[in-house]
Amino acid sequence: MSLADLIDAFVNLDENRVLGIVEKLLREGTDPSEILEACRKATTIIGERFERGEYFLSELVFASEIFNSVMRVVLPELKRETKPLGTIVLGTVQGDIHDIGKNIFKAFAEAAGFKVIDLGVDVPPERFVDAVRTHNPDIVGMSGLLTISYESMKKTVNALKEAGLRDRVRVIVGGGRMDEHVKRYVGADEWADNAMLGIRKCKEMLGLGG
Ligand code: B12
Repeated sequence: MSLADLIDAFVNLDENRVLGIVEKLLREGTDPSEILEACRKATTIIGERFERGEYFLSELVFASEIFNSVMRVVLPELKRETKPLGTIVLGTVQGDIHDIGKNIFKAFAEAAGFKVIDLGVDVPPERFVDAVRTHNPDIVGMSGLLTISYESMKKTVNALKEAGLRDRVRVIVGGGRMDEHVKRYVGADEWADNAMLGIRKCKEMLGLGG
């Protein structure tokens, strides 16, 4: 049983096999973050099958249910550090309801020692602005998987500027299709397409090292 078997079972949406492999890998001492990364790779393949018309929306829904089942088993295994590093206001931007990746990033951030204020999904710019006023975070993290989410991210950054709050926070955008161009387009400081990288960038932005 390997991470490759896990990806294979996940892509074929065989939930029982997936959970069996996950439990075995954890018993053998596999790093929980590697298990989550393998599942993320599987969802990329599932997304490609969806694009080619081989999988349909029902399969996407099923994939997210499998991911949630995996997270229920794996997240409690993530080791928690104790020292508080800073506060992150986090949400999936307006128009987007994908939250599996956001929830994983949140779990990793909390495990690393950040306090996370989670605003949920489909979060309009003004709710980010209100949350920054209320919680005075070090970092604003925006998640988005849809191409149209870039517009919402840009609007949110602009709303922070208009409220005079942009200079008080560092902004990081996350999601499977993030890159340097998106970061620049939306006016963020950093981007990440996986949770581990996101944590490293958050630490770097606060001068805490990688
Ligand atoms: C599961 C899924 C769904 C589920 C979501 C369930 C849920 N609760 O999240 C459901 C079925 C609801 C869904 C709906 C839709 N989906 Co969908 N979905 C997916 C799928 C297969 C997997 C996404 C996922 O969870 N991946 C696993 C996680 C772990 O990966 P991740 O999100 O990238 O997260 C990691 C990093 O990005 C990062 N990260 C994430 N957030 C953040 C935030 C910060 C701050 C940081 C630092 C890091 C970070 O850390 C995470 C862990 O490493 C993707 C395919 C894909 N390749 O992404 C399509 C995909 C995103 N969906 C797509 C589409 C088109 C849709 C729909 C429009 C379909 C429809 N016709 O209705 C709707 C849109 C609904 C909406 N308004 O949001 C397209 C988007 C195409 C585009 N360019 O816009 C994709 C890419 C599929 C495809 N290839 O066509 N979807």
